[in-house]
Amino acid sequence: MTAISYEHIKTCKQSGARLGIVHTPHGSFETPIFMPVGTLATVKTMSPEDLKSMNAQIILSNTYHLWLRPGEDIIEEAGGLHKFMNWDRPILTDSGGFQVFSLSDLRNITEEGVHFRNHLSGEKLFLTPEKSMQVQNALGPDIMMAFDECPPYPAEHKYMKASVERTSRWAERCLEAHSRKNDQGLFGIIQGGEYEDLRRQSAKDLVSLDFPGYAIGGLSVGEPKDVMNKVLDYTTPLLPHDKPRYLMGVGSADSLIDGAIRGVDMFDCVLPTRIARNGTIMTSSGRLVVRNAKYARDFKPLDENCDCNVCKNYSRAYIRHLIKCNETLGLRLCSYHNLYFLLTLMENVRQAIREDRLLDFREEFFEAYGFNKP
Ligand code: PRF
Ligand code: ZN
Repeated sequence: MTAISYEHIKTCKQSGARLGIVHTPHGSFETPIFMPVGTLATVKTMSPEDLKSMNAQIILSNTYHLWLRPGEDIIEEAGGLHKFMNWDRPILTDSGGFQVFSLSDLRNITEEGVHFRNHLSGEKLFLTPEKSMQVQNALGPDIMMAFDECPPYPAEHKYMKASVERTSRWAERCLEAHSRKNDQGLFGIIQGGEYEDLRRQSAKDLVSLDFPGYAIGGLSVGEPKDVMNKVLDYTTPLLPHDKPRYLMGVGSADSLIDGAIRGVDMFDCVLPTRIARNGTIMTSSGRLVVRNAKYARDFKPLDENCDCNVCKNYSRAYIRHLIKCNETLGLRLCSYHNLYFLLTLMENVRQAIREDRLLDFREEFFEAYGFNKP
């Protein structure tokens, strides 16, 4: 038995985008999908009931953070992450590699693993492929991620080549250490930066290891959008058609559409919830900074084209007031709307694939959103 399987429904005749269903031990989700991020076993300010009411089908959490706090042993004792946080739908956890690189300034990468300091206490820690698997096996998500290195952008070809080769060796060690193959699926992560030869090498190495799904890492790390799209153009065709593809850490509306067009099935990003907490709203006509003074007497909803519970019931003026006063309800309302916006966008993307018109949808969406180039 494999824990994760991908059912292909159809390919959009106009764009080549994929419509599918991923089956997991905690139920299925439709693809292309956006996964809200719940780093610390909570999507900040949102309850699981909130997430279900906006039809979130899968969420993401982080090995690194849960390992440090509260510790994977406590979550295992609770009966696993699903029980601990009261979320009975699919969960994916990232492996910790990326978080070590983004949160810790003192780190030292060796063949064995990564030495670094706890970003909270300063304590010395060591994370390895085996340790990441042990923690993820204890947490019990449906999908776990291999322990990889995500080098900064730009990185020299020589460094990137050594890193890609090490990430492939780490991927093998992850497969070897993963002890719950029947009820948890482990995804490999393709690296290689903007170098086509290294993306090819990375994809070849990882595909030969036969993971149940593949992520594309090392993008959205500061490179221009056209570089990301170019990398996706040549990378997704290297991946097996019958397995899910996940583009890590990407969550702007335009990149979700452009990723789906290039054959990506899954996305995650802190963007919608992070910008929500400083009063930035995603709307069908672009971003709106609701904390701006010009909304003080604006009694319209955040987005006049949105039918979420926030837009049905609250005004920009009220939400601006809450945000200005640091009221937690303001954070909640903005987070709810932004997540609803991206989840609805992906529902619309899936519908456009069904109807073979995703390029037309892109054109219309970009026009309204205020983008206009590919
Ligand atoms: N690797 C892992 N997690 C990630 C990334 C990666 O490259 C990215 C890159 N955008 C986000 N999250 N393990
Ligand atoms: Zn709304």
